[in-house]
Amino acid sequence: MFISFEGIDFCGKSTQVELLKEYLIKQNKKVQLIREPGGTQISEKIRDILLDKKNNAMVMETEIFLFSASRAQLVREVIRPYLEAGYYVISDRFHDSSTAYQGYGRGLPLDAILKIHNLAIGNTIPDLTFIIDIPTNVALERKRNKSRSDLDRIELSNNNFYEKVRVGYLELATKENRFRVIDGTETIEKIHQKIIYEINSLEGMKFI
Ligand code: T5A
Repeated sequence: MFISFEGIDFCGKSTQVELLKEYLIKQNKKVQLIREPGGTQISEKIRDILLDKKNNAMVMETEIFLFSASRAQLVREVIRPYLEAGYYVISDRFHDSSTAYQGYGRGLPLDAILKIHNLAIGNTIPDLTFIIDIPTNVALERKRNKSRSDLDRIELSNNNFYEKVRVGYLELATKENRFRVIDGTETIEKIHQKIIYEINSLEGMKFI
């Protein structure tokens, strides 16, 4: 099964990805975690360019191509081989991040982004995508716990940008059945239980 986690920065995805990994391993499942951008030697180098605060002159067209280049490499070098070997592949962000951030957030045309996705990932689309949804003011509160010098280029974006990204995610969620929107303001444990429930439900359906 291929599972991706999405949401605005500080929504709590990475926390849930780790908890899910531990849970699946306890169930004797084979699990491969990946993060985007990154996950291969080439993709990690692209990540450094994308998140480097010194690159604040980067235009949105460059941004979408770099995220997609990183993803194209990850799909072929890691995701497809692990899925073929029967692993659960859990991705901390995937192509929906580009649609939400570069499309809805920056304003790049969604039809162009769709074409880029087709080339970068083909039919390697998650079976299940969790959108951990939090209001931007909650994100802002969590962001305040992090020192400004630790924030990356995109995390330095303003609230108006995050508002558009959030709206984008919620709109995306209405378009395909693979999405599950989870209230990210609940406790970490409650969110984890909801995620496990959704995975078990989907797995149960596969056996019917
Ligand atoms: N990006 C990425 C694009 O613009 N386009 C793309 O195509 C892609 C792939 C990636 C950046 O690039 C952008 C999006 C990002 O800005 P990153 O460093 O990988 O950068 O950052 P994130 O993906 O945002 O991941 P983070 O690990 O920084 O944040 P998470 O996963 O949102 O949150 P997490 O789990 O680290 O939690 C944040 C804080 O909240 C607390 C945690 O303890 C932590 O302190 N928390 C909770 N607090 C209260 N209640 C809960 N339920 C909580 N859950 C977690």
